Parts: sequence; C-alpha cells; structure tokens
Amino acid sequence: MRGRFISLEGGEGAGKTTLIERLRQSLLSQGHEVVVTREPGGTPGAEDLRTLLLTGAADRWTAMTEALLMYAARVDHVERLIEPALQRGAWVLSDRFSDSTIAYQGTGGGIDLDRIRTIHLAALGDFAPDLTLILDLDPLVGLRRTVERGEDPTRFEMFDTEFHTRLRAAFTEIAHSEPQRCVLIDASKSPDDVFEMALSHMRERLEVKA
Ligand code: T5A
Repeated sequence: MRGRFISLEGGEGAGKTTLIERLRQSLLSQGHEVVVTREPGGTPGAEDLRTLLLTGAADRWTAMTEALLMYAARVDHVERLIEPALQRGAWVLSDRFSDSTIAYQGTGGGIDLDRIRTIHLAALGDFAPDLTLILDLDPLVGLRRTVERGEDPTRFEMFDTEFHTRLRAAFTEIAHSEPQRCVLIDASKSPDDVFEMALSHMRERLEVKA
C-alpha cells in the first residue's frame, strides 16, 4: 500500500521541527516506517542547493532564481527520496514543501503565483502532499524563538518584518483556499497542545490510530 506524505509549513521558528519529531515517534509506535526530511534539502544534491539558498547576503538571489533553485532541489528530493519512500509504504514527514515557494518567493518575493504554479506543473505535475499542517504564529514570536536558539540567522531570517508578516497572510490564504489538503494550527500553544491538534487532524483525515 502506498504511504502517506505530510508536509509541515509556516513562518520562521513556528515549531515544525519540534512537531515533526513528536509525530515521528507517534507513527513509529504504530509500526509505520517513517521518513523525516526537509526542504530545501533531503538528498545530497538538494542539500548542496540548500547551502546556496540559505547562506550569504539577503540579496544574493532574486526571488525567481530562488524559486528555480527551490524547484531544482525539490525535483531531486521527490524523485530520489519522497516518491520511492511512498512506493514502499512509508510515511514521509517533510519540514516544508511547495507551499513555502508560494509563500516566500510568491507572496513574499513578489512573483506572480500562477508563474510558480506553472513551474510546479512542469517539474512535478500534480504531485502534492496528502495533508499539510500549517503552523500559524505571529512572525515576531517565531523570529524571537529562532534568535533564542542562538544559531546564525539564515538569509530568509534576515528579511524585514514586513516580509515575514506577508508570509503569515500567505500561509493563511493557502489553508483557506485548499481546505481538503491543508489545516491551520495555532502554533502559539504549547508543544504538547500543538502535537495533540496535529494528531487529531491526522486521525480525522488519514486514519491514524494513535
Ligand atoms: N524556503 C524554503 C523558501 O524560501 N522557499 C521554499 O520553497 C522552501 C522549501 C529554510 C528556509 O528556506 C525558506 C524558508 C526558510 O527560511 P530553515 O532553517 O529550515 O530554513 O527554517 P525553518 O524551516 O523556518 O526552520 P526553523 O528551524 O527556523 O523553525 P521551525 O522548525 O519551524 O521551529 P523549531 O521547531 O525549530 O522551533 C524553534 C524554537 O522554538 C521552540 C523550539 O524549542 C526551538 O527552540 N519551540 C517552541 N517554543 C514555544 N512553544 C512552542 N509550541 C514551540 N515549538 C518550538
């Protein structure tokens, strides 16, 4: 039986990595094979592209170059990791996927969203997650969480507050426009509460038992 593909989306520091680890444990305890991955990245080639995308000056790339690099990485990721895992029945949890390109390079970077959808269609056809959990959080709270973590900021974390505010609206819009695939989760709650909300959506939509 084909596995399930779940993507996690949201602004900076919304708690995706934290939630993914809990979901991984929960799915493992049900006996599933679980593949945890991330974008940009997930395969050796895509991780090389990640370094190009996330390091250097904030204006290193234009939004269209970013979108094309994201898709170059994504095709490698889908063809070499995600699709083979789904075919052998694994559950794939990806920290970001194509909605991030719509939000960051589209709404955030000013590229017409239909141009991004055209790139997606050309690169991946109608390939899409079975479920997308969108973590909704005030961008200032999320950015503060990333600062408190003490790591060097990525290129995108250096973009201004207005950019990050547009991202939040973009993710909300995606959730409202595709309710059959996406759910919006209040990420200002505790990690336990966020996990319970995510699990409850998975039970409802993907027949998860735990
Ligand atoms: N990008 C990506 C694009 O521009 N276009 C694209 O198409 C794609 C795919 C990736 C960057 O690439 C951009 C978007 C990103 O800027 P990244 O470093 O992977 O870069 O950045 P993020 O995906 O934003 O990952 P982060 O690690 O910054 O955030 P997470 O994973 O959402 O948050 P997490 O779990 O690490 O938590 C952050 C901190 O908050 C705490 C955690 O302990 C941690 O310290 N925390 C909570 N605190 C309070 N309450 C909660 N509920 C908490 N949950 C976590």
